[in-house]
Amino acid sequence: MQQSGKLNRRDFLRLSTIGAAALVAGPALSSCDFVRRALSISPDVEIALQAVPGEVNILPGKATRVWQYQGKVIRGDPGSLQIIPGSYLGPIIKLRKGQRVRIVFTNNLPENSIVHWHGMWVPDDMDGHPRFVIGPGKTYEYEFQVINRAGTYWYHPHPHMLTGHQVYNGMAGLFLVTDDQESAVGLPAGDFDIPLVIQDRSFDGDNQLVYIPGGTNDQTMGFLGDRIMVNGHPDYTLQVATRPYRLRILNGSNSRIYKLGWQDGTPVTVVGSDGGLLEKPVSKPYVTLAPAERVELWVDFSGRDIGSELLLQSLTFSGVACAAVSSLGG
Ligand SMILES: [Cu+2]
Repeated sequence: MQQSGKLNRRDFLRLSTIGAAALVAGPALSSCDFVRRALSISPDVEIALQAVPGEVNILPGKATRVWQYQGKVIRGDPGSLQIIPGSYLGPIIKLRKGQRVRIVFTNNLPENSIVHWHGMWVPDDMDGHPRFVIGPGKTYEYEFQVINRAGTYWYHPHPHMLTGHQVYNGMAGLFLVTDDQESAVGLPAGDFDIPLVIQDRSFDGDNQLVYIPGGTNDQTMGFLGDRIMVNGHPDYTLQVATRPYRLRILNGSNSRIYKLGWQDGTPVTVVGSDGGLLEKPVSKPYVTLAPAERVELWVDFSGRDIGSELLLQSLTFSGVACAAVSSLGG
């Protein structure tokens, strides 16, 4: 089975060089309106996170109605949250292994929701299972200690039968964990550590999101949008310096699978995957990324001409396993 051909070979990430040469385990509570447990940890970081309807300017003209996560650091390092300007994506949560965190989630959507920390090892009742959904106006309090290795994880809603459209409407964010082991490796950091969330979307003539549950072409496949967004923006361009970068890529699409490769045939250097950093970098012609999966690339722009461009493309492929799609359809 082949993915919708429309987007094959589409360039969606344009990198242009500029002159920078130029644990909490209380009893499992069934779905309650407000889960407030005895203060079982003293958190290093406390975050207020809400799901809320909003509007963002994605395409020229009319703003697009979205649903999104908004967050605020209540206690601890203000750098524990990083907002992506102008994006519908939720703030990036940045924590260190060993930190204890409390996240107070308020659902300000007109329907049930709950947050799942994808890839994070947390107690069962802290993991946003659909049975813990909360209704509009309600709050769920998460408390856990970060025990994952350094890596790229993410969060998204997980209410039964509503996950697909809530994610599609904009509800997703990255969850980055650091640790000493990672620091010792000396990967590009700060401004040279770039999150890239790749998603496909379709818009109507009024710039509003179109979502067809169950898919466009075939009921066995999920929805495939006809525009690729990176970090919530179409036609994404990142200006880079002539030096190495770390790119943390999440496939936040509902169903689309990407086969990522550099336009000029430069091999892709993979340094991390869903489970965190690899023992050593692996060089490949391309890397395939299914929905919800992450891959971390190391790329060196040293020696490239100032003003030149390098495209990260979604390459043509066939033979997509149906079993691999729709992981967010539930
Ligand atoms: Cu997930």
